[in-house]
Amino acid sequence: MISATLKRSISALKQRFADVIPETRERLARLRKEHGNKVLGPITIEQVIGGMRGIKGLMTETSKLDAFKGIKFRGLTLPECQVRLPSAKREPLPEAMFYLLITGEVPSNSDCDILVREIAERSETIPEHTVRIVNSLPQHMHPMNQLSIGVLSLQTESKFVRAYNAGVKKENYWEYVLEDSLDLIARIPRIAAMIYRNTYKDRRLGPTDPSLDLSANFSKMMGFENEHFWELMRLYLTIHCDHEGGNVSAHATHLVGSALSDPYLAYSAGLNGLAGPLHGLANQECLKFLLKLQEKTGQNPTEEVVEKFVKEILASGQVIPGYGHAVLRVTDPRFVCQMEFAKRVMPKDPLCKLVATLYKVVPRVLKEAGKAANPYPNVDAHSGALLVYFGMREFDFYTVLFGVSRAIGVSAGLVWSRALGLPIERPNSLTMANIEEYVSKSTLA
Ligand code: AMX
Repeated sequence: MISATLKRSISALKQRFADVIPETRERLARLRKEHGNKVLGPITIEQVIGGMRGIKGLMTETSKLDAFKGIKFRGLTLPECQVRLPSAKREPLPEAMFYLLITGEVPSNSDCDILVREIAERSETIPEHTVRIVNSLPQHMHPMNQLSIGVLSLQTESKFVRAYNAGVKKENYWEYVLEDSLDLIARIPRIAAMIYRNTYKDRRLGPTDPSLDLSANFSKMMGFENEHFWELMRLYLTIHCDHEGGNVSAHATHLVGSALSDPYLAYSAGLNGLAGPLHGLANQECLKFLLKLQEKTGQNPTEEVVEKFVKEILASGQVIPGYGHAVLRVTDPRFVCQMEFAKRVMPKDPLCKLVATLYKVVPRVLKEAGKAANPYPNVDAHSGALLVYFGMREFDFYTVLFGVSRAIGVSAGLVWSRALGLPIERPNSLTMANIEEYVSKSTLA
């Protein structure tokens, strides 16, 4: 049950959001009316065939990826967020990030604390059937499949579905999507922790503490009592939460949500995209790669030895996991802040040192090879080494951590989509014959 104090705090968050909606709706209406016919850029046939790369085709309020500065959350770079967002000790709280993404404002410590308490209270219960379903899944099923099923099973609780069926007005959809989003963000760590304990441990969750934040309780449920690990989780869940709208998990969530599917249906789809090896699954591939390198070359290989190994991988036609990016053209700031965490908390750790050696070698080798548009590391190049330091070696679980975090960003996106009344997505597709016909006509003309 949600207490009276928390009920007031929920309405306070809703109220703050409700305050910023009218002005944003007006801006959007003006933009459509006065500039709706303006052209944002050309679309080449290569882009149509090549995964819509670079096409400006989505509006996402929560964050924007700058190829050279990295992700900006409501205009703030990651280092700025690290300084400005409220923290429990040093690292920013993911709850504070949700507040920022939703309202566009950095929360005060007390507003953040209220949200932390509200999410903690919502996290205490999950439906009985979700517990039964997750506990019945086979141990050999990939943890990401388990997470997607677990999230889908929460859909019976959707407040948006109930409100929609009761005929709520379109302009008020966002209230119920916000409710569902808060429930989802609060409950997904418990499902993820169940998956961890069921798949690798004794099937029993560690005890939670209602006075702690989401990251600390998530760590405790998984069985991690080290407070440095809690700090790592705060950092991890903050930096993975959002990466503008075009990445597979965000876009899939937005697309499914545009059909007015509720946040559970939409995010389950997003998770299925996150589970692909070119997207979220890359973090498990990175750790496999690091362990293979360590096994072959020993704990502290020289740069020359590492370079030889990297070149062999490339020559065999494989990619170097954790390197490259579809948009970024510099080292990912999410990599940098994890490297700084490693230098502070585990300066002598051999695996983190190996990550640092790779950082010296791989960009040079990829540049020489001349294919990758971005030879620098992305977020996934470091996360596994940090987790292994604290004893989480089960690398096929890593994408689940990413999934717990991404729920924060994409549900904030869904709330905004409903607040702005964005329509169902329906781009035009072409057959190859259509394109050939277009090309032959334009060649004749
Ligand atoms: N190692 C080797 N080759 C690479 C490479 C890498 N890390 N990154 C790119 N290349 C190659 C591509 O395979 C491609 O080769 P091809 O022409 O023979 O197909 C060529 O360079 C050009 O690719 P690109 O334009 O630089 O990259 P992209 O936008 O098509 O793909 C990405 C981006 C991330 C999928 C790619 O860099 C890659 O596969 N990286 C390794 C996997 C990885 O780290 N993924 C995580 C991404 C972040 C995330 O979503 N979690």
